[in-house]
Amino acid sequence: MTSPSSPFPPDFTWGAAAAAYQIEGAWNEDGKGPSIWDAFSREPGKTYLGHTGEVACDHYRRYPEDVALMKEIGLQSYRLSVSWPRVLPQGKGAANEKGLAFYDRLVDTILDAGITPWVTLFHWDYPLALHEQGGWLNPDSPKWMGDFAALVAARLGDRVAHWMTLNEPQCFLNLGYSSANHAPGYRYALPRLGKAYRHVLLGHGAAVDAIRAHSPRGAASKIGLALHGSARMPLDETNPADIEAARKNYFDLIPGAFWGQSVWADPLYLGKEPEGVAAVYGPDWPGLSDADLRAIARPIDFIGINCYGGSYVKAGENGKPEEIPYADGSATGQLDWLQVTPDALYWTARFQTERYGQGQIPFVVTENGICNLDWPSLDGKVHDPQRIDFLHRYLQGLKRAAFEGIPLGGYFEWSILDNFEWAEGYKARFGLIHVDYATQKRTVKDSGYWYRDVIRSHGATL
Ligand code: IFM
Repeated sequence: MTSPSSPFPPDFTWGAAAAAYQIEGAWNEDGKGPSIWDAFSREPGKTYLGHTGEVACDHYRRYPEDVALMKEIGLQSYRLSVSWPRVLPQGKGAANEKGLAFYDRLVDTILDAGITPWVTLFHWDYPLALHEQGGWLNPDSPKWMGDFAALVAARLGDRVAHWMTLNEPQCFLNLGYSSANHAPGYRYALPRLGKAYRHVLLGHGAAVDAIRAHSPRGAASKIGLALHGSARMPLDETNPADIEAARKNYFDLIPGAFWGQSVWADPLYLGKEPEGVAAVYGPDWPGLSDADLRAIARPIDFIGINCYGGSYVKAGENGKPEEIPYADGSATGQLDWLQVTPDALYWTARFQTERYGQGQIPFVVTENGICNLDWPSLDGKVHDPQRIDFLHRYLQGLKRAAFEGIPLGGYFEWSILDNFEWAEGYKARFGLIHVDYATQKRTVKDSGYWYRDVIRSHGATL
């Protein structure tokens, strides 16, 4: 039921997302090998109350019920990830047939429900066996990623058209290899960190080529990746100087770390290093050769960004960007990094597509959502008005982008289910569906039904 008053393009897809380690459980079943998250979450003190993903939402067994609920919500697309060590227990070499068969069943069930699967290859659960050989520091690591992609694309590519190679390389590199908050829990600096950065980029390129070469759909596959994208918004959007300051700040390089947009997206989408990068990073900058850049900047089909919020920026002296601190007591999710800044999707869509999309490549919100303290009320329902308000405001920003003709390909709410939020364990609830982890009972939250109406109207109700 598409309303004529919706500005969203007819082929814009409404989805929700999750990732293997956060929901599947069955951490050592049917031949699955261990991942770095299996090892890390077992180490004392690494996750909230020692939580692990060993059972998580037991989606490995309960996926038929979960897909039925996706259908009830009316999802048009579902973004899932493949657990690398479930299909390749050693990370490379012999494949695990039972692991591949699970993804066959899952994809078939999703398709039978009339939902389009969007598959992320690597969403952080790196095979422990490869980590023990150096992981992303090993010069063979791009090839390992390519071989993993080839295996999965050959197996699922007859039914899967949409692929993301990596999820948020900014996060798994900086949190896992620099601040030690996430697996594998290292505190590397440059030049080591830079070496891993280069291999991750090359791994993306190898995976794009492998999907096109091995999927039965070949070149017709739709491929991108999901970059992390903390937004920058002008404090006063009627002031062109503030808009320029926000734009500049959004693409600025951050010395010493691999956060930010341009350090990733310029090589990936433009095939070049960001201007001035060697000066900002100094002699320890890994440097990307022309051959590297050719191998990294493989043609992609959409620009994917995971965006939860960002900061306002104004033009200071000589136009220099000044980030505005959040006001005391400003709205946040249950985790306080998640600042409620509803303009984030509009400005992200605008800045990303003008720099990288040549007005052509569609922008896809590969994740957006909020964690709240949700529980079943006395009436048995889960009332989450704050999530509804959050999604409504953010989606109005995306609607504005659609009205302005910014090419948009889709929106994926994070997450379909409450799940294992990495180092925060089960504390933070992001789902459209509440999960009682003691009983594994699922309850669609009010926001799930609200989203169903948005989907039915193709965004006209926003
Ligand atoms: O849960 C994560 C997801 O795995 C990656 N993007 C951010 C989400 C919320 O923190």
